[in-house]
Amino acid sequence: MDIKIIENSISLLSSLNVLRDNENLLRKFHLISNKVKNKDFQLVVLGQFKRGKTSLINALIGVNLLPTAVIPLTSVVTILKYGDKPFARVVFLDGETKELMVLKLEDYISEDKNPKNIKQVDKMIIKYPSSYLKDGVQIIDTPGVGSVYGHNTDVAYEFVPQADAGIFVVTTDPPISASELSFLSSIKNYLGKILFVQNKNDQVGVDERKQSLEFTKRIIEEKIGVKNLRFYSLSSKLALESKINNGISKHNENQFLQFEKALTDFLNKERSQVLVKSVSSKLLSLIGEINLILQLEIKTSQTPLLILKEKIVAFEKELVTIKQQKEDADFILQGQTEKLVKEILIGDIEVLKEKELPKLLIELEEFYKNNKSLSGKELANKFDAFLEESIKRIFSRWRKEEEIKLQQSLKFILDRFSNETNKTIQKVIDLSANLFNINIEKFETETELAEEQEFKFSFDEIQVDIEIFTPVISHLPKFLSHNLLYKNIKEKTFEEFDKHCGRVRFDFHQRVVKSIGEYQNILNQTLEETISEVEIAMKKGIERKKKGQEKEITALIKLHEQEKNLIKTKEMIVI
Ligand SMILES: Nc1nc2c(ncn2[C@@H]2O[C@H](COP(=O)(O)OP(=O)(O)OP(=O)(O)O)[C@@H](O)[C@H]2O)c(=O)[nH]1
Ligand SMILES: [Mg+2]
Repeated sequence: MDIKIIENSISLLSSLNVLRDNENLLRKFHLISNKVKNKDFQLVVLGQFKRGKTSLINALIGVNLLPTAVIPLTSVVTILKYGDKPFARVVFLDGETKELMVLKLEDYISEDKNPKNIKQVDKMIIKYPSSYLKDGVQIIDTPGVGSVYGHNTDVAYEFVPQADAGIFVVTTDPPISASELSFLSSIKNYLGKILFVQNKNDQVGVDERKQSLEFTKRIIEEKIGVKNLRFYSLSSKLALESKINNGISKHNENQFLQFEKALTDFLNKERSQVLVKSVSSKLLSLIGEINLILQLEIKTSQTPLLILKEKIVAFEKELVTIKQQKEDADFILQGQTEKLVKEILIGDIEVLKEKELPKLLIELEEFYKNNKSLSGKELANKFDAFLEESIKRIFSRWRKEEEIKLQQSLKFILDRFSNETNKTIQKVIDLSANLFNINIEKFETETELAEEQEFKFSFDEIQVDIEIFTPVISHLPKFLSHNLLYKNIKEKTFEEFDKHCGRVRFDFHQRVVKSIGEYQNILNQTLEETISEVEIAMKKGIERKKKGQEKEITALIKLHEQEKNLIKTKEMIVI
C-alpha cells in the first residue's frame, strides 16, 4: 500500500464531525496523524572496520564532519539528525549527557581517544542541516565489525534489528572477507532493507573494480544464497572532495549521483512501507471506534426518549461490574509483577557480587603491589580514588545491563496489563453495541505504549565517598601503616560493595513500581476515554431529542453522510 493512501484517509477522517466533536476520539486521531508526520526513520551504515562507512556519511552530507582514519576509529554509535545549526551531544552509559563543540567529536567517538569505550559513552547525537536528514531520517554511523576490538562488533550487531534500513559498505580492494560474510549471514533476514556499496573504487582501475565486484557477489551468492544484490560502486573520498570543491571530479560524481538517487528512492519507498505497516492497523482500529460512535448516535436518534434513558441507566449499571472485574485483574497482576522483579533483582545482584567482588579484590591487591613505594598519605588517597572509580565503573555498567534485562522481562508483564485493558475496552464496546442492537464488524482495540513511555530508568549519579586515612596512620612506620591501610581498604571494599548492592536493588525496585503505576494510568486513561466516547454519543442523542424532530432529521441525514465517508475510508485501507 502507498503512503498516499494513508495520508488521504487521514485527511478524509479529519473532516468527519463525529470525530471532531468527540475530544477523546480526536486525541487518538492526532496520535496517529502525528506519527505519520513525525516518524523517525533510522538508516544505519554498516560494514567491516575501515571500509569507509564514516567517509561515506561525510560524502553524503558534503562536509568533513565525522572523524575518519586509517586505524579502526568509530567506537560508539553516532546518530545524525536534522538540525538548523550543527550541534553535538554525548550520552553516557549512566544516562548523563554533555553538549560538545562539533569539532571535539573525536574525544568521545574514536577508538584512539576513547579506547574500549573507557569514557563509558552510550552514543553520540549530532544535529546537522543536511537535506538527507529532513523528514525524520536519521543516519547512524556504527563501529566497524571484525576489527581487533570485539566490543565494536557487538555494537554494530545489536543495532541492525532496530534500524529501519541500512547501507552495507565493502571495498574494492580487498573484496569481501570472511568476517563480512559472517556478519551478512547473521543479518540475512534484514538484507531486503539494505543498500550495498563498493567503496574506494578510486584505488584500482575499471577492470579490477569489475573483477572485485563479481567476486564479492559470487561469494555472497555461494555462501549466503542471496542472488543479484545490487551494488553501487563509488569513491566516498572523491565524492566528498568534489562536493567541497564544487564538482571537480566529474566521473566519480556521476557514480556517486547514481547512488544518491538510488538512496533517495530507497528511502522514500522504505519510509512509506515502515509507516504504512505501523499506521494502517491503528487507523482501522480507530475507524472501527468511530463507526461504533456513529452508529450509537444514529441509533440514539431513532430511540424514544424514555427507552433511551433506561438504556443509559442499564449501561452505567453494567459498567460498574466491568470496572470491578478490571480492578481485580490489575491487583493480581500487580502482585505478580512485584514478585517477579524482586526475584530477578535479588538473583542478579548475587551474581554480580560473586563475579565482580573477587575480581575487584585481586585488582586491589595488584594495585597495592604497584604502589607500595608511596607514603602512607599518598597510598591512602590512591586507594580511595581506586575504590571510588572501581565501584562507579562496576555499578554503572551493571545498571545499564540490568536495565535492558528488566525492560525485556517487564515487556511481557506490560503486555498482560495491555491485554487486560483491551479485553475490558472490548466489553464496553460490546455492551453498548448490544444495548442498541448495533451490528458492528469486530475491530481490534489496541492500547500500546508509545516509544517515549516505555520503561526508562533515570538514575542519580553513583555517589562514592571514601576516606581511609586517619592522622594516627601518619605516625606509624611505613610497613605498619601500609598493612593497616590495605586492611582498611579491603574492609571498605566489602562494605561499599554491599552498600551499593542494596542501593541499586532499592533504586530499581522503586523505579519499576513507579513505571508500572504510570503505565497503568495510561492504560486506564484509554479505557476511561472509550467509556466517555460512548457516554457522549448517548447524551448527544438525548440533546437532539430535546431540540425537536426537524433538527433530529437533519442531524440524521448528516450522520448517514459521514457513515458513507467512513466506509469509503475503510475500503481505501483494506484493499
Ligand atoms: N582512497 C580512498 N580512501 C577512502 C575512501 N573512503 C574512505 N577512505 C579512507 O579509508 C580510511 C577509513 O575510512 P573511515 O571512513 O574512517 O572508515 P570506517 O569504515 O568508518 O572505519 P571504522 O570507523 O574504523 O569502522 C580513511 O583513511 C579514509 O580516508 C575512498 O573512497 N577512497
Ligand atoms: Mg567510522
